[in-house]
Amino acid sequence: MSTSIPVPLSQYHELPLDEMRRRSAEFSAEMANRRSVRMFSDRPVARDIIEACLRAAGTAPNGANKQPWHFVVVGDPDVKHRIRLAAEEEERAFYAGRAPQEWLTALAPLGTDAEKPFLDVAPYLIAIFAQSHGVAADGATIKHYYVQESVGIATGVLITAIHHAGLASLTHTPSPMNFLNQILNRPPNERPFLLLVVGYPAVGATVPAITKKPLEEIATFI
Ligand code: IYR
Repeated sequence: MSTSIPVPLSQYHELPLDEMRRRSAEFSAEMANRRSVRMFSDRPVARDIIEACLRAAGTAPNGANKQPWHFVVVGDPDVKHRIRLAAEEEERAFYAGRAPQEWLTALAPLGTDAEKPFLDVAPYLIAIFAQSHGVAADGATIKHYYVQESVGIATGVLITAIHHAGLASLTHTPSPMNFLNQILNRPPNERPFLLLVVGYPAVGATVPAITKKPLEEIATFI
């Protein structure tokens, strides 16, 4: 039984078919221009743009509307540097043996290594945390549902919003990344989900020569 009174879907306005076609094609072309960037400029980014992108992320569909996420936006150079040192320590262990050879072979086309200068250079690092459960004002535990799915969707919206705003990002996943809880002082019910590096690309930035699978390979219509 519902305990709240539904309201009209006043946000929805049907578009003419030709406009839907145009908008969907334009959007997919815009998204095709998104690239994960590893060479960032140190140019500052206006904080209000990051705030707008985070508001977009916060609209993501999620389990029982518990919104099981928290975003820590790191602009402080000292904190960024501490994150870099901790991440590079994990990455060195990863590249020097923790990663199976098969994984390293899969990464070879990307040209990645344990050096993560972008963690110092980029103006913002957004640490995304997934809340395994919530905590009420009286300390009681609030159950969260589909946490990984929910935070994954919110992260996708955030990456899309950042791209749409005209900025570049990198999804960075040092593993394990528990150090983010210590450095950013987050509670134990929050697990680091990923670290999003955000800024302008460096002048002359390069990216790996990789392509996306065509529609026929990623989708089946029955
Ligand atoms: N976390 C490492 C390794 C890495 C893993 C995957 I999967 C990538 O798509 C890219 C990198 C790193 O950031 O270098």
